[in-house]
Amino acid sequence: YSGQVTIGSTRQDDGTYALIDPQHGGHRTLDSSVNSNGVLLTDDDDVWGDGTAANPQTAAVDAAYGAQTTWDFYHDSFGRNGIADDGRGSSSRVHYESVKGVPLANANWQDGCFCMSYGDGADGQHPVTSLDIAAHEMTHGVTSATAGLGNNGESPGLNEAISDMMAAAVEFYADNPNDVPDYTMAELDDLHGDGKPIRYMDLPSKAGISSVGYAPLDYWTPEAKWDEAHMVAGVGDHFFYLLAEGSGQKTINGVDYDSPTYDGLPVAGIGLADAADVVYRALTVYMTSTTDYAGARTATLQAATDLYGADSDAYEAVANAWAAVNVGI
Ligand code: ASN
Ligand code: ZN
Repeated sequence: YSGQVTIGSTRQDDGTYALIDPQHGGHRTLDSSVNSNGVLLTDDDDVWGDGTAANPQTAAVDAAYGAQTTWDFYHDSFGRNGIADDGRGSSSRVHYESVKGVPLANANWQDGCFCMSYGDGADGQHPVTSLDIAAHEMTHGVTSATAGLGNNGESPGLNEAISDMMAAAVEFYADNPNDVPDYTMAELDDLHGDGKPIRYMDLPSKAGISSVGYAPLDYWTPEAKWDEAHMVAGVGDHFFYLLAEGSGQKTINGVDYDSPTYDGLPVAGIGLADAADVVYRALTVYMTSTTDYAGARTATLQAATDLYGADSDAYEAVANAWAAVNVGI
C-alpha cells in the first residue's frame, strides 16, 4: 500500500535474509499462512514483495514498514523506545486467520504474543495491512503498556479512539506519497468493498451504520457506556480532529473535511503535533484502566497544563474540543 520502501532485515548464517529488523528492537515479520503462530519470512536476495497482493511477501512489507514507521514516530515524537518503552521489538503476523480457512477482514493486537496480526481481507486479496491499520494496532500495545484502558464502560471506546488518533499522526509523520496523510481510517484497504474508509474523524457518523448495527457517535451520549467500542471511539476521534484542525470546512492534502460542533461554537485547532503531544502525555501519565471520556478530558487538560500552561491556547483548545463533542459541559 505504501509503494517502494526500505525495511530492516537480517542476514543469516546460510546467506539468506530474514525479516528481523535490528533497528526496531528486532521486530520480526511472520507468515501465518503456514501455521497460526507464523514462521519467520526469509528471502534470498533481500528484495521483498512486488506491490501485488498475489505475492505473499507484499503484505509482509506493509507490516514491517508499519511497525518500523510507528516505532520511529513514537521515538521521534515522544522519545519512546518501542511499545513498552524498553526497546523490545514486537512481531507482526500476515496472512492471519482467526478461524482456519475463513478469510479475515480485520487486524488485531494481542498482549500475549506482543504482536499484531493481519488478515487478507474478505476475499483473501486485500491484506488489512495499510500504515494506519498497523499504527492503530501497535498503539493498542502502547495503551496496554501504559494506561491499560480496560474492558468496562467507556474505556474500550476511548482505547479505540487513542489508536485512531495515533494512526492519523503516524500517517502524517510518514508523509508517504502513496498513502495520503489523512483523518480517515483504512481508506486503502477496501474493507467494505466500496473503496471507502471505515472511519472518519471529522464527522464519525459519516461512516454510516456498521455491521454491529450502529453508527459511530459524533458526540458523547449515555450510549457511550454500552455501545460497541469502535462506535464509541467516534467521540474521541471527533475531539482529536477538532483539537488538531479546528471546526468547519478544510481541505488537507486534497481531502475535504467538514467538522461540526455540538454547541455550534467554533473550535480553533492547535495542529496535529501539539494535539498528539497532549494525548500522548495524557495516555502515559494520567489515564488508568478505568478512564472514561470525562476522565480523558481531565487527563488531557492536565497534560496541556504541563506542556503549555493553564493560560495557553492549547489548554483552551482542549477544553473547547471536548465541549464540542459534548464532554464536560
Ligand atoms: N481491528 C480491531 C481493533 O483493533 C480488532 C477488533 O476489534 N477486535 O480494534
Ligand atoms: Zn482497535
